[in-house]
Amino acid sequence: MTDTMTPHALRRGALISLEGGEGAGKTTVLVALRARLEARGHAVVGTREPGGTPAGEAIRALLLDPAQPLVPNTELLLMFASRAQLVETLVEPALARGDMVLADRFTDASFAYQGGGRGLPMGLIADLERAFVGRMPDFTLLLDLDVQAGLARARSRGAPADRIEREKDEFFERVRGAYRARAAAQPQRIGVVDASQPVEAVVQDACAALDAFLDRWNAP
Ligand code: Z5A
Repeated sequence: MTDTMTPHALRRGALISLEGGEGAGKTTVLVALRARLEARGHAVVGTREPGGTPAGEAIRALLLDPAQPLVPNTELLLMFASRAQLVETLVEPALARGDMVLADRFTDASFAYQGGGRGLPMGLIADLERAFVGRMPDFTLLLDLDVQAGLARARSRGAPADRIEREKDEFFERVRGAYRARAAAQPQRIGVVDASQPVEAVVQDACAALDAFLDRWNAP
């Protein structure tokens, strides 16, 4: 039986996350990934982090408010508070129904930003992941882009920078390094896409990587 013929009731839900640094182009790629999943017959629940639930969105507003000088531990715990709410109320129920959850960032972002960027211990983040999340994404796409190119794109949008976007370039270099290190350590789970390409090529590579994952995931 080919994938497009698999009845929905027989499908296994999967958690798929999209990651990247500043200006990597997640917005366009997310739209394409959702369309690809739906074209293959999957029900898709989209979400984002931090946020994705009413409580999570309130936490997001606090996290990104430039007027709130949060210490790194507070930032880390708020990321996990938002995630705990999301996992219990949205992610797990959707997966139990057999839906695909498409997440604009997930726990890899905490390893990259709070671990790499802020320098908090990776072991502490792994402990929080075990205690309050209990799962990793089944598949992650990392849109990888040179930091200067990403910042130039993000700044060209003209929107005021949020609290984290105001960080120095070195912070974003550490974030990128942490993302790339995780992708190198977990090549089965994390696919890397060269986000410096024109947007059509980025979308094409991202969809090809998603297709390869879905073929593995839906294999009998
Ligand atoms: N964060 C954290 O610290 N810890 C955590 O655990 C989690 C998150 C979960 C909010 O996330 C912040 O939270 C984020 C990480 C932190 N902080 N920062 N900084 P977010 O995902 O909501 O925010 P974001 O990173 O700023 O994402 P974004 O703005 O929604 O998307 P993007 O990937 O950065 O960029 P875009 O809007 O899709 O594209 C940027 C511009 O580039 C836009 O004008 C596009 O038209 C253009 N673009 C896109 N692709 C291309 C290509 N290929 N060529 C040329 N131009 C392009």
